[in-house]
Amino acid sequence: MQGSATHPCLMSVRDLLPPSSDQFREDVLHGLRLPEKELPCKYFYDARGSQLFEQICDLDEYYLTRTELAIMDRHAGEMADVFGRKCLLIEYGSGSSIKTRLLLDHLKEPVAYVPIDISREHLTESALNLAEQYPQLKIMPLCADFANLPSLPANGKSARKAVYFPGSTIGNFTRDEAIGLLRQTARLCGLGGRLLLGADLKKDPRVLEAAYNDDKGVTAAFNLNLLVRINRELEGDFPIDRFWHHAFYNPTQGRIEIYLISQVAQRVRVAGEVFQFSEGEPIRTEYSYKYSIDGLREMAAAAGFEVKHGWTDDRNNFLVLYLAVRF
Ligand code: AVI
Repeated sequence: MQGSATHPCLMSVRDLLPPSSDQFREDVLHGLRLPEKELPCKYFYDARGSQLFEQICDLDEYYLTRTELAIMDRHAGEMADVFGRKCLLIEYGSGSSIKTRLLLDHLKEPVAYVPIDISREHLTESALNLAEQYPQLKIMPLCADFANLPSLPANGKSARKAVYFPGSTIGNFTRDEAIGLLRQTARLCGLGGRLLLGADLKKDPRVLEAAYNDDKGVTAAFNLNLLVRINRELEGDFPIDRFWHHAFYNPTQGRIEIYLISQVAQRVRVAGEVFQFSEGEPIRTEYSYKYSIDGLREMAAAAGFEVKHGWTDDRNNFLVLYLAVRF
């Protein structure tokens, strides 16, 4: 991996994704063949989906992003201190790396920054922006599904690994998947490894439901865009106006559940295969788990991490946890 002439510290993007269309086709067909249809939420983030997600983050109803940013703004210095001098900073789902800048402003001599994202365009663009803003920082972008990481870049192997996983994206995994992901993180980081994890907390269901049913319909457009993507990339013929967005809080499971509901009985073709929908039939597109502090502590322990510290906001809406590898 080499830097460019204009940004010598910015390495070219390393690509660990399988040919995307093959995997996408396989996952979509598998999900639509299930008796209870589902589609993986990681496929929301094509170029349009990533744009819509940024709009979601600015919505009045979507308190998550601004609350986490405020926590970071207030405590980034302390967080950088726990990462220590000369760490290798790795970010899962880096997107536009806005919150990361707060950390980078305080980190002492980081060995390198490894942003990991599934969207190549997004990753390349934000790595370039960061290289302009932090010309001394070695940036090693990795285009990968962070939930399936075989290894970390060999460069900086001896440095202390510090993973930053903001946004409560952990909430988009089931409990077992989340523990698996944290376990993988502990293994990749090894002894001395640290994790800074952003997690959305349980609260009044009305507040939660409003965050996923905004007045402007941006979340609905974000959800429906998955069908637009399937139509474009997998020769699908989903009639977008015959599906609607549905999101609600399931208190027993402690999660927001998001669906696309077929408004009528219909047949849809995807990649040459025909799928039958009855009127009102749902496709599950996302879970977004909401946590208690004890629940997070338990999950962390099951994965080989110990909770060392947590920072929250005045209303206890969101939590940023500092975890250390325990074995
Ligand atoms: C990325 N993730 C944490 C978001 C969430 O809140 O679960 C995705 C999202 N889905 C709809 N709105 C936002």
